[in-house]
Amino acid sequence: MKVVKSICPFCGVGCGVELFAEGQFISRISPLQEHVLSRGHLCGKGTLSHEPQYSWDRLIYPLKRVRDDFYRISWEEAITEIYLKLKEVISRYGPGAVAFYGGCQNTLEEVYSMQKLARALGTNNVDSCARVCHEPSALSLKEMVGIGASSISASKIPEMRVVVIAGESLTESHPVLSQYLTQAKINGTKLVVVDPRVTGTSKLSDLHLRLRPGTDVALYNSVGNYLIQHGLFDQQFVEERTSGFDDYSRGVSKYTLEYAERVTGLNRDQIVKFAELIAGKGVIFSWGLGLTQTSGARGVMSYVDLALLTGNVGEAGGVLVFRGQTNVQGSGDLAKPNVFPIGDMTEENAEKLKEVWGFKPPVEPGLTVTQALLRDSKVRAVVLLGFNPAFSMPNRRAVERRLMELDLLVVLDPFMTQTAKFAHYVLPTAVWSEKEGSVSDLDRLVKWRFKAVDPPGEAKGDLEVLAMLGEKFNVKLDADPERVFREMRSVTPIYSGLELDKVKDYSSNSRYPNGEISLYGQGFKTRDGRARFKFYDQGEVKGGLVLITVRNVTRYNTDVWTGRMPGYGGYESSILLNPSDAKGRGIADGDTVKVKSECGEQVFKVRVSQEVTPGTAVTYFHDGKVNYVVCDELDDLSFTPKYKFTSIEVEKVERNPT
Ligand SMILES: Nc1nc2c(c(=O)[nH]1)N[C@H]1C(S)=C(S)[C@@H](COP(=O)(O)OP(=O)(O)OC[C@H]3O[C@@H](n4cnc5c(=O)[nH]c(N)nc54)[C@H](O)[C@@H]3O)O[C@H]1N2
Ligand SMILES: Nc1nc2c(c(=O)[nH]1)N[C@H]1C(S)=C(S)[C@@H](COP(=O)(O)OP(=O)(O)OC[C@H]3O[C@@H](n4cnc5c(=O)[nH]c(N)nc54)[C@H](O)[C@@H]3O)O[C@H]1N2
Ligand code: SF4
Ligand SMILES: [Mo]
Repeated sequence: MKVVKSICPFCGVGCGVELFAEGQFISRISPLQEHVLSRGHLCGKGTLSHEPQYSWDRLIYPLKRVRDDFYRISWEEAITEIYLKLKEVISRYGPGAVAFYGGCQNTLEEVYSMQKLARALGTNNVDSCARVCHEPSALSLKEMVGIGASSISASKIPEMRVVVIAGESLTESHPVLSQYLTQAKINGTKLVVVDPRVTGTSKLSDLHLRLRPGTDVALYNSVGNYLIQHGLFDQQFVEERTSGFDDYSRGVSKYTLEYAERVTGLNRDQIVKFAELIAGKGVIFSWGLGLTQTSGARGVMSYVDLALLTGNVGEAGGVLVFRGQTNVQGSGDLAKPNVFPIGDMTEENAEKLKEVWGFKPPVEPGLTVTQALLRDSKVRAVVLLGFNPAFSMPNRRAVERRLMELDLLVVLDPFMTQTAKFAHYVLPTAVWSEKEGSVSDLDRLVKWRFKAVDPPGEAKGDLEVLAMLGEKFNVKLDADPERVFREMRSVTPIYSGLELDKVKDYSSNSRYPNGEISLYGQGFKTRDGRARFKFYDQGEVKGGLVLITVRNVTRYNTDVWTGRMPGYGGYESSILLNPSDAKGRGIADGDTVKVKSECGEQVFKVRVSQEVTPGTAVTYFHDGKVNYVVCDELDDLSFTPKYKFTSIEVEKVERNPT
C-alpha cells in the first residue's frame, strides 16, 4: 500500500488529502492532517474524489469525429492532423483565428505551457474559467491594491471582530472553510451576510441583508456615504495610504439611506447596523459570485472601497475572495489575453519573454473565452483543456452553434463531455492523481500534487500533450512538471518567491508572493504604493422575476465528476419561488412550470420557499438545463457573464399530480 499526498481536485479551498493506492488502484482518500488551511478536514466530494477516474466511460485513447461518430486513432495521427489543421487556419485567417482556453482543474505548469504555446503560434487568445467567475475580483484588486488575489488568509476569520460575506455560501461552496466560521462564532465574531437567499451561511449570521439582486453597488455606496457623513471612517488610513478619496466621497454623497432603501429593498435600520458594525478595525470583507456574476467589477470595487474606508486592508483585516476551482487563482494569474505572466502586455515585457522563450509573443491583447464563444466569430480553431463551455457558458444554444461552426475544436479531457461531443478531436488526459504539478488556491497557497497511479490506457498528462503539439511547431515545451515550475517561477514575478520544497511541504506557508498571511502591512503593490478608491454608480436594477443560479454542496460545476460518483447519478434541479411570486401566478408547490427568458425556455418543477426573496427565482446549475435560459449579458469591464441576473417569466404547464 502506497500513501501519496495531494490536493483535492475540486474547489478553491484546495484541501490536503492522502491517497491510499494499492497497485494501480486508489482504494480510499483521507484528509491530510498537516495541511495548513484544511487542517485535517474534507467534505463529501473530496472524500470520493478518486471514484470518477474509475468510471466505465473514462476516455483511454484519442478520438476523431467523422460526422456524428467518433473513431479511435493513434496519438501520432491525432497530433499530426491537429497540427496540420492549426497551420491551415493560421495561414488562411492569421494566428488571431486560433485560441487556447484552459480549465482551472489543470495545474499551474499546464496552464503556463498552454499560454506559452498559444503565444508561440502568434496569438494572445488565451484564457481560463477564471473569466466566468472571479475575473471581476482579480481585475478590481489588481487596480485597487496591486495583486489580484485575497489579501488575507481564511484562517484569520476566527480572529476578526466582524466578517462580512457577500454573495457566497461557504457551507455549500467551500464547506471545509466552515470550520473557521464555527470557531469565529465561538470567539464572538459578528457575521454579516449579504445575499438575497437564505443559505447555510446566512443561518449563522448576526445580520442577513437580503437585498434585491444586482443592487450591491447601491448598498455599499450608501454605507460608504453614511460612514463618511458620521465620521466613522479611518481618516488616518485614508490620508496616509490611499488615493482617490475625494472623488469617491463626492460620488457616494448622493447615495442616501432613502435611495438605498428604495433600490435594495432593505430597510434603513439594517443598512445603518451594517455600517456601524464595519466601522473600526478587525474586519474581513469576503465575497463570491453573488457580486461578480451580477454587478461585475463595479460590485467588487464598491465593496473593496468599504475595506479601504475602514482601514481594513493590511494587518487589521483584509479582503478575501472565495475563488472557485482548485487552481483558478493560478489559471487566472497565468493565462489572460491582455496580460503576460511577466506583467503588462508591453513591447519591453515581450522582449524579456523572448530571452527566456526564444520567441517574441505578440503584444496585441487577445480575446477572452466569453468574447470568442459568445461575441466574435473571428476565432476558427479552439483548443480546450479541462473546460466544458457547452454546458457552463450562458446562452448554451448560442455556444453550441458557435462550437459547431468552428473549423477545428480540440478537447483535452478525461471524459466525453457535452463540449467534447462537438470536438473534431478528443484527447484523453490523465487526472490529478495520475500526474504531478502545483495548484494555487484561494488563500494564495501554492501546493504540489504527487502522482499515485498511472493513467489508464493511452491517456496522457496535459503537459505531455502540449509538448507533443509544441514539437510539431518547433516550440520547445518541457513535459517535466518540476522544470516547467522553475521556468514559470522565473518569468512570473508574483510567483518568484516560491520554493519547491515548501510547495511540496503541506504544513508550510507557501503563500505567494513571499509567504505573507496578510498582505499590505506596509505599502500597497500599486505604482505609488497607495490603495485606490474607485467610484461607480449603481447599474441597471431589474424588475419582474430575476433568475439566480447557485451551487449545491453535493455537486461540482458541470457534474462531469460528481455525476460519476457512486450513488450520485440522475440529478434534476427544481426552481424555487417565493410564496408571493408563486401565488400571484397561480403556481403551487410541486407544479411544473415553463421558465422563459430572451434566450430560451426550459421546464422545471417548482418548490415554493420562503428562503428565496420575492422577485427572485433560484435554481442550481449542475444539471445543465438552466444555461439554456440564462442569457449572455457580460460585465463590460471583465467580460464575465451575469449568470445570476436573467429576467424571466414563469408560467404553469402542469399541476402537482400528488
Ligand atoms: N459544492 C460545490 N462547491 C463549489 C462549486 C460547485 O460547483 N459545487 N464550484 C466552485 C466554483 S467554480 C466557484 S466559482 C465557487 C462559487 O461559490 P459561490 O460564490 O458560493 O457561488 P454560488 O452558489 O453560485 O453563488 C453565491 C451566492 O450569491 C448569491 N447572490 C445571487 N445574486 C446576488 C446579488 O445580487 N448580490 C449578492 N450579494 N449575492 C447574490 C446567491 O444567492 C448565492 O448564495 O464554488 C466552488 N465550490
Ligand atoms: N448558470 C450558471 N452557470 C455557471 C456558473 C453559475 O454560477 N451559474 N458558474 C460558472 C463558473 S464560476 C465556473 S468556474 C464554470 C465551470 O465550468 P467548467 O470549467 O466548464 O466546468 P467543470 O465541470 O469544472 O469542467 C472541468 C472539466 O475539466 C476536466 N478535467 C478535470 N481534470 C482535468 C485534467 O487534469 N486535465 C484536463 N484536460 N481536463 C480535466 C473535467 O473532466 C471537466 O470536464 O461554470 C460557470 N457556469
Ligand atoms: S472543501 Fe473543496 S477542496 Fe476541500 S474537500 Fe471539499 S471540494 Fe475538496
Ligand atoms: Mo468558478
